[in-house]
Amino acid sequence: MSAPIRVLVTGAAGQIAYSLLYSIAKGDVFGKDQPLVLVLLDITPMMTVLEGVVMELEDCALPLLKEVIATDKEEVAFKDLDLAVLVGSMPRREGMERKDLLKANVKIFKSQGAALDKYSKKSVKVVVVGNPANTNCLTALKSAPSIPKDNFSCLTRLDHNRAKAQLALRLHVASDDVKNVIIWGNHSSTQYPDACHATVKVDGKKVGIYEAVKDDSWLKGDFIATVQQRGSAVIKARKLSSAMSAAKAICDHIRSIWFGTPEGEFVSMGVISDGNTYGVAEDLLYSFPVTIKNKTWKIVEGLNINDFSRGKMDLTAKELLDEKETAFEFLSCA
Ligand code: NAX
Repeated sequence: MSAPIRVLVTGAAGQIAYSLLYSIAKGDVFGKDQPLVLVLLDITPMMTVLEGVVMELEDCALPLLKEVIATDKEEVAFKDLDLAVLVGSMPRREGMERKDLLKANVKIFKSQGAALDKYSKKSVKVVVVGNPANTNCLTALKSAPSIPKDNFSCLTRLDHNRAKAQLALRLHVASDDVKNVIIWGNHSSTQYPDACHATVKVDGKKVGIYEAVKDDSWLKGDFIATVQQRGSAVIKARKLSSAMSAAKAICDHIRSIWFGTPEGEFVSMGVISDGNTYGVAEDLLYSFPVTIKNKTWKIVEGLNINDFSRGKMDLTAKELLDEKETAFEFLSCA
C-alpha cells in the first residue's frame, strides 16, 4: 500500500459532502490501494454537525481511511494537502443582491487561496465546487501565487454528465455510449451544453450525435435549456439542490485528474484561459473540453465552432467577465 494522501473537503457538514465523503473514503476515487487522511473544514457554528459526520465515518469502519481531522481553522485544514475540494461557500439568501453574494465569496476564497499558498504542498490540486464556482476558483487561484495556475479547476462535470444523460435518454442507449459532449463557459444558466462534437455508439458503430438524433431543433433548443435549467428543476422537485449527482460528478472530476482521460475522449472542466483558445479572453476561468495526462490538463484544440456555438460561447464569456470584474473590485479591497 502507498503512503496516505491528504484530502481536504470544505463545507464538510453540508449535503454534498455527506455523499462525497463516503465515496472518497471507501476508495471510489483513488482506488482500493490508496489510503487517505480526510480533513474536514466547516464554519464554527457547524462543528457539532461535523462531529456527527466524523462519527458516521468512523462507524463505516473503512479500511482505507487512516485518520479524520475535523476543524474550523484554515491553518489546520490546509496543511500539507495533496487535494483540496472546496465545496463550502456562502449561499444566496433571500433578498441578497448578486454583488453581495460575490463579495461574501471573494472573502472566503481569498482567505482559502492564501491558506493554500501558505500551508499546502505546491503540488496540491484544487477543485472548486462552491458557487459561483468559476469565479470562486479564479479568486482562490489569484490568492495562491506560489501554486501553479493549472492546479486549479472548477466543477462543470455535473453539467457535462447531465448533458450526456439527456442524450442517452433520448437515444435509448447507456450513458457511457455517449462521448465528448462539451460544457462551455460558466457553471450557470448561461453555460453552453454543446453536442456538435459528441458521438454515440449505435450497434457497435460510432456516429455523430446530430446524425443519430436527427432533430437539430431539439439539440439547439430543449436539450440546451434542459441542461441549463436542470439545477433549478431539481431544487423545485426536491426542495433541496443536487447533492447525490453533484458528489458523483466531483468523484468523476477528481478521478479524471488523478488517472487521466481515456484515449480519444475529453471531459469538461473550468480552467484558466490563456487567451489563445477558442477566442476566450485571457484569465477567465472558463469551462473547456480537456484531456488529462500525468495529472495535467490540456484544452482540446482544433474543434470547428459554428456561428450558433460562437454566439452561445461569447454570451457565457461575457457573464464571466462581468463576474470577474466585480470580484476583482472586492479582491483588491477584501
Ligand atoms: P450546503 O448548504 O448543504 O453546505 C454548505 C456547507 O458549507 C455548510 O455546512 C456551510 O456551513 C459550509 N460553509 C460555508 N462557508 C464556509 C467556509 N467559509 N468554510 C468552510 N465551510 C463553509 O450546500 P451544498 O448543497 O453542500 O452545496 C455546496 C455548494 O456547492 C453550494 O455553493 C452549491 O451552490 C454548490 N454546487 C455547485 C455545483 C457545481 O457544479 N459547481 C453543483 C452542486 C451545487 O449546487
